[in-house]
Amino acid sequence: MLLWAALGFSFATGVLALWVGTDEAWFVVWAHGAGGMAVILLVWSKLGVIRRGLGRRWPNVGLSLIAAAAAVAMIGAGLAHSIGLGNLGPFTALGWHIAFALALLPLVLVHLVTRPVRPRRGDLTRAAFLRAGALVVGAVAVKAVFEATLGAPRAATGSLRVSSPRPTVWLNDPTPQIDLASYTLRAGGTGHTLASLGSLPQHEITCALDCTSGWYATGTWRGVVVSDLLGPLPPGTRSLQVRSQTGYARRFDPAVAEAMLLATQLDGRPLPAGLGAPARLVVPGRRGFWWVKWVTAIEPSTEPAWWQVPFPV
Ligand SMILES: Nc1nc2c(c(=O)[nH]1)N[C@H]1C(S)=C(S)[C@@H](COP(=O)(O)O)O[C@H]1N2
Ligand SMILES: [Mo]
Repeated sequence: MLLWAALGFSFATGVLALWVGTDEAWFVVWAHGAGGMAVILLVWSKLGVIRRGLGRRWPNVGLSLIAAAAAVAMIGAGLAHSIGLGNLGPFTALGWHIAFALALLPLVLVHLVTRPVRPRRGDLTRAAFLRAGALVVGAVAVKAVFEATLGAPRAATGSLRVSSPRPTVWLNDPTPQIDLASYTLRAGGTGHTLASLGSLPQHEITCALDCTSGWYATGTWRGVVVSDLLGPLPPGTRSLQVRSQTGYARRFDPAVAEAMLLATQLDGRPLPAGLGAPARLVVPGRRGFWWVKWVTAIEPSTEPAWWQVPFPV
């Protein structure tokens, strides 16, 4: 029962940690770490049960072994990220952590369906509450000691610092070929070229691009404030949809437009193709997946900003 609670808590805070902005993240991320420590403590205390379980017959044991391997890999990759390992082969340590967690999810659900944990009367006894309380205190203590000793310096989101942004896509979004001479951006009823964007007032923002794969890079971005680009919005506008040449898109509250940059330069140089040339969004305080690259349209819309999948698909 406690193990399911700790796994559920860790999964929920893990997903939330990818969603929350860079400033609010620390509490969720810290709680996620403590949840992970609770899982480790519980698995540790249950090694006997697990060993006995391995005596059962196939295919149960086969699936259990796969699940156990995925769980160990997930925990290992999470710890590896926390002690500062950036890349592990083709992915970041955090990327592996997320991949193993997602692989484990269906196995855990199968286990819950085939061997359901029914609440028992003993679950609500004083002793059970004391055990749960001891677990929380233990997990928080282990997490605190871990951070004070092995934990690498990280941003509030848990991300590790890198010197400059790495060309990164959410899932699979190859860098498009965009001809700079014929590039046009549709923004509210008007079309813009690179030259007309350049003739609007230019602003600079220094802030961190923080990717959910576990890295962040601070840079100085230069370009046009999105609200300057759009001018007065049509009545009834409830969101702005920012669309990439590739089809990737995110929807924003119109109030965010004043803080959002359509950037054409990073650290004094035109954007490289992989980082979103000729123009990409800079959204201070939001995780990287909001920073749409290769922007070709910014359209006011009557749909509310929350009317979108929470994460890009
Ligand atoms: N069109 C498009 N824009 C995108 C993405 C994408 O897949 N497609 N990935 C986002 C994600 S997940 C991140 S972290 C940043 C990465 O920016 P960078 O490549 O400049 O480091 O771009 C965002 N913008
Ligand atoms: Mo990202």
